Amino acid sequence: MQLSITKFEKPVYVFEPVLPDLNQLHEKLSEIWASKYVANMGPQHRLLNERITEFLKVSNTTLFSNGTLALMAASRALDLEGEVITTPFTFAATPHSLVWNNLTPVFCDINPVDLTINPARIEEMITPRTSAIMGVHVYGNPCDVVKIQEIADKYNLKVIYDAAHAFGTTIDGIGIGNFGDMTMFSFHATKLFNTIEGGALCYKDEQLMDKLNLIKNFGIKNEEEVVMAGFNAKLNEVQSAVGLLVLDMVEEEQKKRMKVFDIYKEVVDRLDGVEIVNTSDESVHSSYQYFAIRIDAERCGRTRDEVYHKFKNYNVFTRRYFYPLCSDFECYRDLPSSAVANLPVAKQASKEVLCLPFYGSLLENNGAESISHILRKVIVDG
Ligand code: T4K
Repeated sequence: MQLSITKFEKPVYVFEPVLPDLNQLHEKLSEIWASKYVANMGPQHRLLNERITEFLKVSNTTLFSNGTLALMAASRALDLEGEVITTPFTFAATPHSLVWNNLTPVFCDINPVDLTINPARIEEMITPRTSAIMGVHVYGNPCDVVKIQEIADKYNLKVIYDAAHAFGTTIDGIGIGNFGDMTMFSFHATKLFNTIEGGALCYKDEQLMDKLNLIKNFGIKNEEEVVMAGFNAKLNEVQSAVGLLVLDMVEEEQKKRMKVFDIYKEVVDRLDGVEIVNTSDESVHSSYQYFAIRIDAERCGRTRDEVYHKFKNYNVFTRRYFYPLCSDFECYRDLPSSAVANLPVAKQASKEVLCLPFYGSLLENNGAESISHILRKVIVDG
């Protein structure tokens, strides 16, 4: 990649997976092949489970084959019923995980700064059918975990966090997986830490471990007893091995992303009507999962969609996470809580957000500089 505002030769996507060294992977695979044990919670799985628990500074972890199944397992393990208050500003998996448990998502508006669920709006959404709050740590920025817990305690509700974007986020040094009753992490290829596909639940209550293991393994207790209608959500040995290698790369990748962040920030700070979506809380250390900006069309003179399409002319594929809002999906738009009047902040955000390509290798060949120059050109010159 050259420092230029000409078109990139190869497409630049919003994410690039962090992949392990092939020789190291080959060594790991030889070990697995020799053991002839490739699935069903073998040694690689056990080791990854331990290392993730340590890395995320949490008490308990259960691994899953993807984040969506992990979220589905969380609602099931906590025996949720009726309605769950959640955000429309998220990936489809968040409300879908509820519906697969026969729960009704109730969409609550978000706060305009970090775009996480707005605790000031939660109480008015509570009904006698409400059993939980499911918040999303959007772009790795934490929800207001203190206020959400206060509300949950007052109304006796469970709290699940979708931390698909927040691997490694901490508040005052405390791992983000320590808040609420359960926290889900996604290990999809597009995430800072990945097992190609994978996920985990972290939780304080050790008693949930047996139940989660049943849920993810067909409900099998032993060779003769199947005690519940579980599903299959086991992470296999090959993917666990990939995870063990990628985990060693996470801190270095984060450092590189911090540099990319600074390169983008320098340009964004000088553009009228463009702002980085970030937490204002100084005690937070972010996961550096996304670089999201908001484009205020009136102040900046360009709409987010104009910028999104213009970037394509340079072979750069930004993404509008999260547009459309989940509350606008065909399967949810008829819910009372999906009414536009209920979600003004989320509606506006979904028109304005744009995620720029964000990964460490953009430091090579001035990739990050080129993208920031393109951003400036697209905004200033159109
Ligand atoms: N909750 C939240 C808040 C989430 O964001 C997600 C997932 C989940 C729950 C569910 O977790 P998982 O069940 O996935 O573990 C992508 C990811 O597939 C999805 O995991 C992620 N969120 C979401 C935000 O982004 P798409 O539909 O945008 O993916 P796709 O295929 O368009 O990929 C995005 C870009 O990444 C492409 O332009 C190219 C690049 N890419 C992608 C893959 C898979 C690569 O360069 N290499 C690759 O291998 O959902």
